[in-house]
Amino acid sequence: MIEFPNNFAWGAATSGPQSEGGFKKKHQNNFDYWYSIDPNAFYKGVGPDTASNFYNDYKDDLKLMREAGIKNLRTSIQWSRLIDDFEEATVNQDAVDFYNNVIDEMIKYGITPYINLHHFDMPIELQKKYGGFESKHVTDLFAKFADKCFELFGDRVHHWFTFNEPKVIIDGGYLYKFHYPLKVDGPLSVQVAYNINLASAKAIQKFHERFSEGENKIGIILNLTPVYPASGAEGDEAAAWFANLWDNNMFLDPAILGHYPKELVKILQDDGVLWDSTDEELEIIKNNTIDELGVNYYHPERVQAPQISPKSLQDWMPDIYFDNYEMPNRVMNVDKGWEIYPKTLYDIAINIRDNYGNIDWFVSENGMGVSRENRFIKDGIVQDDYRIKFIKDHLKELHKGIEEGSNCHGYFVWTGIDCWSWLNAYRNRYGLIRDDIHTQIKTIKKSGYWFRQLSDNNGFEE
Ligand code: BGP
Repeated sequence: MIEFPNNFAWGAATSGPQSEGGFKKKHQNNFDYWYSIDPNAFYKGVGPDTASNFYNDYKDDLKLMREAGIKNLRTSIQWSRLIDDFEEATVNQDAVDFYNNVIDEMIKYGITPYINLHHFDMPIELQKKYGGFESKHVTDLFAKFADKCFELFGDRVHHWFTFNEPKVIIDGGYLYKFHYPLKVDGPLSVQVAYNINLASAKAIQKFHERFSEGENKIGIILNLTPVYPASGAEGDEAAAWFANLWDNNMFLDPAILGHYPKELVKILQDDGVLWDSTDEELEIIKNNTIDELGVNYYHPERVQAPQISPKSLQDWMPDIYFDNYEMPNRVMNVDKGWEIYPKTLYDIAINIRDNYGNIDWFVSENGMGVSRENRFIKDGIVQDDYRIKFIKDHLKELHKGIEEGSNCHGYFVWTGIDCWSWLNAYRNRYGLIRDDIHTQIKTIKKSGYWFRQLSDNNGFEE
């Protein structure tokens, strides 16, 4: 039996934009907008407008999730739903009622809410008017929105998160064109990364002004993977060293340590692309670090020395320093195109223990996306043994890290109920619960029944 520490938090993660649907939304976010102008950019032209209908089904959905052993639920409040006037942070009453009802209903079922404030969803008005997080003004508006959430829901929500995966906002929106605003601009991506860290710290500052220490916790959710070099060759090692700074430490260090890695600052400075910052802002970052860290992990990052060299610094992109590397014979989830490598969770656990003050952390997303899951339906239930194996393999590595002293307090699977994916819509399903998107009938999968045992027994038989 692999047993986890007492009070280990078993949960699931989702987000507002991927589950609620667009019902009664007054404002659009960047994805709602992008879909309205270019539906073909989305898998089979399916957008976020219906998603898994959580806006209307939340009562039944939460009940079902609890039946699948989900005792903690991480979701997000949509900025574009809650707020009416973004400058003043006035609210839409419908949205306040909705989120109040959701939180109350969670508590009714003994599901602890973990609430995130930004899951890739920028109100489109702020993107159009100011360039979203390209602008420092928007960092203030985000902090106002966050403060409004603390005021409205902070009596019942004790785990708050400022951002989900800032790195993906940069990669998708400013480097590799898979999220709106679809820009390719290396130097701008550096500034946006800085502004997001600043926005996070400003929100945490508001949090500290409102709550006394220990009462509620605030954190950030980062997609972390130690970057593994393709080989021991100097060029590959150097590539991995930079990629670690860029992909991990650029967010981890300010969030936990309150400052940026010196080596990264020097490289960006030498390349002439360092962000614009003030002493006052750096002070805000220094004084407003997180209490707990969420780690999303799906697949490892492997890199090699850049293959086309030298790339011109006039078109600065982070990949002048590294190229991705596809290791031969790696184990793959072919549907999603991601490598499966559970050992990374152990490496993450040890890295946090040794280099980040052993901060309180949890796995805020981990899961397996599989397409055409109706292939596996037998007697009305998806027989997703592959998902159970995936979770078990990752939990074993996590358990090892915990045994060796890493301060991890929970594991949240992505996801509870199959939900809409940013680019893949419903192609790859991740849920413990199947959503038939034609009938909106939701059924617990084999993994959901297994997860319930896991969560009730606080562990599993190997
Ligand atoms: C993470 C996001 C989630 C979710 C997940 C699965 O990066 O935080 O929102 O989408 O990835 O990825 P995908 O939906 O692309 O299959």
